[in-house]
Amino acid sequence: MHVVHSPLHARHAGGVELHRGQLVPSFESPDRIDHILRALQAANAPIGLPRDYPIESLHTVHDPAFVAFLRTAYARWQEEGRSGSMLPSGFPARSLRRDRVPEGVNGAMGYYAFDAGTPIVEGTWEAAFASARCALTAAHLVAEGERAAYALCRPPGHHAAGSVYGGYCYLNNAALAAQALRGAGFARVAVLDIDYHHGNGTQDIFYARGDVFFASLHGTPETEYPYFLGYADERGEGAGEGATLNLPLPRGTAWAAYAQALDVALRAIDRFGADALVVSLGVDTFEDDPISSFALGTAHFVEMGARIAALRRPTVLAQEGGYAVEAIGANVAGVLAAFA
Ligand code: SP5
Ligand code: ZN
Repeated sequence: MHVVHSPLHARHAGGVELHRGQLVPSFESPDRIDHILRALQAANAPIGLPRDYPIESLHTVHDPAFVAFLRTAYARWQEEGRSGSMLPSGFPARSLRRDRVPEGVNGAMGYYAFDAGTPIVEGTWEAAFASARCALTAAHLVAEGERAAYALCRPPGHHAAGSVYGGYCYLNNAALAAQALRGAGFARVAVLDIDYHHGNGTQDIFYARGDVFFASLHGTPETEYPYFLGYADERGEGAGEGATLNLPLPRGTAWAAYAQALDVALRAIDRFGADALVVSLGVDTFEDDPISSFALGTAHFVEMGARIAALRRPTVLAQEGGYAVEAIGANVAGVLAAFA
């Protein structure tokens, strides 16, 4: 199976995040990708660079003003004499806002961000755009007839909405891939999100659409990040009524309960009649993940991949989270094994 990877991911490095009241080095680190690459090289997967795409190819999913903010944010920050990580310090909370983008870079950052855990550093834009190009390339490989393609995306994407970033995500790679598959003629596309955290950005992008089904298994937002979306009663709206399926699971969930929920999601995708599948492939469901609380072992990721592959749909897999760096390679390779 084709792997699409850009070394430009490494430009996004050195950022800090607000974690339990302290600024700490981001859990979302460049060495994650080194471990995945080594595991895929050991499995003899063919690894290629992303194709070139113009910035406008991001506008299929993202607001152009939001994209322009991400592209220019760090230069604006530097013009104000600052360095290090850009993190917001004020947000447009529910009742205390009108829909206005402040002129200054701090206000604009708070407008577009939803957390203080997603640093913008000097190379973030270059890395995020390259990550998006990996996802678009994987989608086009599948549209051209590959049975499956894996985009080794970094930074990840599923928390990014049309004009909101957060959760280590800037551009929504999986949504861009799903929309590219739609554009290539697949009439009905499903996104299966198996990252530990709810894919709030992806859900939001497709919430009112009936042509893209979104199914997610994740830690319950009652206690788990990102807290405010991902509840079972969110089922889509308008033309998208019934095309969102959330399966929140309690902390400590192990394979038996996880596998049952996975089968519910896979049956729903099958019933939806998806012509193509995008998998938001987070492996932060692993038992030793430092920021998550499920209890899956490395062998379970092989079984997970086998069940997903059994849907037999043309499939794009996009890397999302996974922060147990020593195990991330084996866990990702485990999911991909059934697609090889
Ligand atoms: C793509 C992805 O996996 N993004 C996750 C972003 C999570 N950021 C903040 C996590 C806060 C979780 N609190 C830690 C509790 C440790 N038990
Ligand atoms: Zn995650």
